[in-house]
Order: sequence, then structure tokens, then C-alpha cells
Amino acid sequence: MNMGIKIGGQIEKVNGKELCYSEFVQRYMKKNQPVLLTGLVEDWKACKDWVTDNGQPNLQFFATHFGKSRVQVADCGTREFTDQKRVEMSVSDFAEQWFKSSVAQQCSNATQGSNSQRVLYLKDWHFVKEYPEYLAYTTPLFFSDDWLNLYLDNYRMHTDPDNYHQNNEISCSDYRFVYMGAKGSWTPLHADVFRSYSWSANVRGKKRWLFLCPSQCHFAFDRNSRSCVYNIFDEVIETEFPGFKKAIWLECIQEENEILFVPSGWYHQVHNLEDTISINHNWFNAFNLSWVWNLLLRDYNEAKEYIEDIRDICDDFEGLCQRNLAANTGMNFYDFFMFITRFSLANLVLLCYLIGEHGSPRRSLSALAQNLALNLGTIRDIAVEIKCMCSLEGNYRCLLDTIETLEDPKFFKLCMGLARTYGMINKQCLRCSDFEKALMEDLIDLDILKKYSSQVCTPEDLIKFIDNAVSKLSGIFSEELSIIYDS
Ligand SMILES: O=C(O)CCC(=O)C(=O)O
Repeated sequence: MNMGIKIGGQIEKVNGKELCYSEFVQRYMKKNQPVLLTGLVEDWKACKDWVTDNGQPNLQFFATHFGKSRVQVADCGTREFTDQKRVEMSVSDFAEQWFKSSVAQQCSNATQGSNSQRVLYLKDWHFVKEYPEYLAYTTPLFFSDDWLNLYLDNYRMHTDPDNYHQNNEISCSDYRFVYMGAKGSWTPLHADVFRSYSWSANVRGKKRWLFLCPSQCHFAFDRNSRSCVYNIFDEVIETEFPGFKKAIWLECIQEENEILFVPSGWYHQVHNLEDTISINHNWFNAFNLSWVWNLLLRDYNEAKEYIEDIRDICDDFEGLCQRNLAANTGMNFYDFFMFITRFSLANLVLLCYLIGEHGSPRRSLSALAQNLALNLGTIRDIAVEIKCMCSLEGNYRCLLDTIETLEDPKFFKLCMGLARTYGMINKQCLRCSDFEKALMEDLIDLDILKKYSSQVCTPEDLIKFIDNAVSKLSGIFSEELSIIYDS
């Protein structure tokens, strides 16, 4: 019997209306600390439409408006490998089963009998992707610097031409989800996909979260550091998980209408204390990009070690490692490299625009230029790390042609999304419509970016590309751009 976990403290709660963006960055995002935020969801349509007048989940509304959607539903009582067993069903079937089991629960409460109903939990519903027009909620400003979903709105993270699965399309299409489950539904211990940040808003209901900070995570792993505890409230066998008892957990009771910020690499287990509907995004940006790269590197080394014994009989051992990495982690080194290269280029396009448009720096633009410089500096640092990985030498084929990219409508949309994000964060100092017009009508002087070799094939190419562009641009934003080389 698990004699109970040690709880060392609670998560800080802050009124989101009294916090400004830069405070959120300094206190939580940069320091990778969790926080519970109040006051940010009150005007969401989801909070009205998805909850009945007497405060219950409005299952009828879901069945009527979104009933045909196919969703993943976890059976919380059945483990399958490291997760719960999942089945696919329609939202209306899920709503019907939820309704029936809550009636059965009420009957068993009344007769003090036992209820043998399965506890089902609808997870990872790509709601925004499926219903973009419905506008259920708006992402709070604190979580808007989201490179992951902005990128996936325009590109696929991974394309394997030999292995094209329609099914995978929607499941990798974005990381904006709706979760719905009855009281008692839960999520096993895990850290988030790509070691991204996440935020989770309770539209209805209440959750209990248990967190392990990154420096304690090894306590939840087995003696080979391979698998982590599934349910921290189960009996955890000491010989298998020798450090488990030493773990000190942080607890958070998240009430209705509160949003939890979950930092990178924090393991967590979650229990719905009431019937709950939540909205949940995963995302990353300059502050946690290194977590993504470190995870990829770790998973790559594991993937390689796993098939080491077939290296000699393999025609393309490296290719196989990368394919396995993409299948298990959701992206591989090439996908990540494409991602950071496109992002660098988009940041540089925005800088070119700021300079062309305003000739000399204005105070309000200076903050924006600093954002872009921070992004470029982070990407450059990671490119330096990738370069240092000798095992990759010679394995890069030509990945990205910058001139072609600069003419690609998808890339335009990425640049516009970036402009919108940093325009919002910096209080509209950038008129996005002007930027959009300039981009569409080819009015931005991109000569600086077009001058150099257009082929970015290796991390060295990317570093050179950034350095060349920055050296030309820094005549104007010299102070802002100097932070690129700070680390
Ligand atoms: O709400 C849940 O059950 C799980 C959510 C979660 O794990 C997350 O946001 O990372």
C-alpha cells in the first residue's frame, strides 16, 4: 500500500488581471515555475455554452453542435503501456455514455450500492482545428508567444512521403485541445509532449494536480531510468522505483475558471474532482526551445542505442534512427532544423520590415526588436549545439532554400502570425495590417536576406545566415541585436 506521497507545498495563485506580460515572463515562463491564474476566462463563449444554467456540463449542447466529431476517449481504469487504453468514438456517443453513467452513479449513491461503470475521459480533442469559426475562447496573452501552433497552422511538423497516414494528419495538426471527463477521471503521471509548456483552463469543474519539479523527476523513474511510475497513488514497489519515497510533490487544486501554467519538464498527474471540461494548449518559444532540443537529443540517443545491434546490416542506419525518432517523439532532427530555420527567417523578415518602415529605431519598436533578437539568439545557440554533434556531420541534405521560402504563401502566413503575436505582446506598436500589405506587395526590402547563399543545409549555414543578416541590420538596431550574442 502506498503510504502517501510527500507534499511540499502548493502552487502560487495570482490574479491574471493584475499581472502584465513582462511580469509573467520574468516570474514564471523564464524561471520555468508553475502558476495558477484567475480572472482570464470570464468572457469565453465556452464558459457560457458548455455549462448549463445549473452549473453542469452541457452534454446536450455538445451532442447537438459537435456530436459527429470523432474523438479519443480514455478508459481510466485500464492501463495500456504507459498510458490509459483509448478508444475512438463520436462526441454524441461519449455524451450519452457520460449521461448514463452519471445516472447510474446517482442510483448507486442513493442505494449505497457500488457502481461498476467505466470512467471515460475524452482527451486531446483538436477542437479549434475542427471548429475554427466557433471561437470558443481566446488564448490569453501570456500564452500567445506560441511557435508550435503558429507553425502547425501553416506547415506539417513531419512528413514522411513513404508513410503517409491520413489518420496522423489530425492528431499532429495542432496542440490545442479540449478535455472532458466525469468526476474520478484522471491522467497518469507524465511530462508534456516535446517538453513544451502547457496551459489548462477549467471551463467547468475542478482538478487536483500533483507536480514534481524537473530536479526531482528522477525519483519517479525506475532503477534503469527508463520508465516512470504510472499512478503515484498505487503501491509503488521500492525495489523497482528506489527513489520514489524521496520525491516531494507540489499540489494544486484548480477551481472552475482558473488557468494553470505548467512549465517545461515538470512531471504531473491530474485528477478530476468533479465533472470537468477543460481547454488545454501545448506550446514552446524562445524560453523553452532548449527543452525541445534536449528531449530530441535524448530520444535520438535512446532510439540509436535500441537498434545498435543491426547497425552493420543497415543500409541507412542514421535514416532509420531519424524515422524512429519522428515516430516516437513527433519530430526528428530534420523537422526541428526546418522549424528553427523557418522561424529565424520569419524573425529576420520582421526585422527588415521594422527597419525599412521606420528608418531609425523608435522606443516602442525597440522592445519588439528585442523580442526578435532574443528569438534569433536562442535559435542561434541551439544551432551551435546541433553543430557540435559530430555524429550528424555529413548527414544533412539541402533542407531549405531561403529564396524559395521567401516567396511561399505559407511562409507569408507564418510571418504575419509572428507579427500579430509580437504586435499584441508589445501593445500594438506594430500595425499588422501595414506589415501584411508590405509583405503581400513586396514592399519590404529583403535584399539583406537574399544576398547570401540561399541554401541552408547545415547548422553552420544557419549560423552564418543569421550572422550575416544581423551584421547588416545591426547598424540600426545595434543595441537590441547585441543580445543575440549575449550568452
Ligand atoms: O487535465 C488533464 O487530465 C491532463 C492535462 C495535462 O496533463 C496537461 O495539461 O499537461
